[in-house]
Amino acid sequence: MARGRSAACRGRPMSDIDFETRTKTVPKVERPKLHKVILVNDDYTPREFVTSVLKAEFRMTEDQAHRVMITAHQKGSCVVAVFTRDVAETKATRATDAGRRKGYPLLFTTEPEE
Ligand code: TYC
Repeated sequence: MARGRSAACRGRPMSDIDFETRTKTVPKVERPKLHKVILVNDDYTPREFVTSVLKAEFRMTEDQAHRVMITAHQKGSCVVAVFTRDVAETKATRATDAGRRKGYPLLFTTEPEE
């Protein structure tokens, strides 16, 4: 659209006119902070069960799930994946509940990424 002088200004001498101030608004769209889902080792949950939960809840292949499980087993914990906070918390809860239903102390936690 043409950006000439406004109706209020047309026909008036320049000396009478307040120049319009155009304020450019810069939209502030923040990227949602991502949260890690962390698998915590324990001494009781069978390895195969941990692997099956990782495959079911985090859509991992057998190989990916096995590597994550072994890393948690050897190091104490392992980052499984990162999601927005809601998704991370839902998945961690569902995966932890899957272990609880079988009587295992399997634990998935979440924490915000730096
Ligand atoms: N440490 C378990 C065992 O030896 C297996 C296991 C691995 C459990 C990873 C939890 O997050 C875990 N049976």
